[in-house]
Amino acid sequence: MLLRKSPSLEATIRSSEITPQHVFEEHQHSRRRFLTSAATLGAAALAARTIPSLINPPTTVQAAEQLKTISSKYTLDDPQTPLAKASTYNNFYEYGTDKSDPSHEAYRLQTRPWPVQITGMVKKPQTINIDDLLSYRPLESRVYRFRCVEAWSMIIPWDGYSLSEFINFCQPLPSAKYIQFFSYNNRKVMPYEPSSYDWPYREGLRMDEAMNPLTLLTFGCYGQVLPNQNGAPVRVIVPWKYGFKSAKAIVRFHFTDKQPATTWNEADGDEYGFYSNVNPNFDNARWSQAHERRLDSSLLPRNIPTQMFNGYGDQVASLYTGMDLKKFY
Ligand SMILES: Nc1nc2c(c(=O)[nH]1)N[C@H]1C(S)=C(S)[C@@H](COP(=O)(O)O)O[C@H]1N2
Ligand SMILES: [Mo]
Repeated sequence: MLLRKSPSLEATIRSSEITPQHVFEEHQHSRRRFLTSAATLGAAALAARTIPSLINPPTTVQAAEQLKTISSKYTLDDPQTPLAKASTYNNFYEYGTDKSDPSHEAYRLQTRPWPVQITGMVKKPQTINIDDLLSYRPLESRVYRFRCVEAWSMIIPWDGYSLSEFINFCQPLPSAKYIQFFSYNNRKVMPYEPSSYDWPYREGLRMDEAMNPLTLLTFGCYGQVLPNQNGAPVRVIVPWKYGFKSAKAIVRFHFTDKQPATTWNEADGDEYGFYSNVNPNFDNARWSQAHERRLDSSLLPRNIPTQMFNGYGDQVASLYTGMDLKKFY
């Protein structure tokens, strides 16, 4: 599972982690100047040999550290998507809209320090730090199906603990009926963020959905810290819903009594509903959802039928008893 690390990359990453940010930025800046002048002198090849990390900016794929995890009952027989695919084929629009953009650009995100806000209808609004959040409960390894509304799917081993554990820690008031997630947003490190959307990225769940044991507060995948492009340092994974419900790089959990606005629902309410449960019988405006492409699997047919609730119906169907899933899509 470990990607081979080149020693020079490792050295670069380590220095970026221990060097104060402004010093690191100056260092990067002077290296960039060096590269520019080297290129001007026609010495780009030499520069490439001397400073390989400039040619391939280090990402947290390379920097990933092993996490201590325990096994769980959430396993699947399907072959897992290779990490190399899951960390290079991403939707993270803050880092560009092309699938390959986030793995090239998200190295800019600094995931420490990372204050996490708890706001709204809770006993005591507060801010906690990411390492306290990470160590609050043992991290379980859970292999889930992951289904994007664009009809591709992967099988990914995530590392985290049930969001319900964290919600209990937050002590929501009885009036809180929904939880909203706010992703990090900072133009300085997200220079190609499309201006056509209203940032920060926002998602949300009904409280009973958020409390379902399947909903995972996620810090890692493949036994390693999340690559930045996959939503470091913390995201949610909601495996019975389309991928866009699984917000990345969360900085704030907000408890409210009203169904919260969400980024994709605001962008196009006809296509992206608040619930967005995986449903092969309900097509979006642009896509049939009956089938999905399982990415990078040589062992299964590439085009496979999509399952209701992405195959998690036994655990979540009861959340929607009596609801018209075509009206509340
Ligand atoms: N902050 C943020 N979270 C996000 C997105 C995004 O653009 N920004 N894209 C969503 C979509 S559409 C999908 S399919 C998944 C992709 O997660 P992955 O890149 O880890 O596969 O992240 C979701 N979470
Ligand atoms: Mo998606």
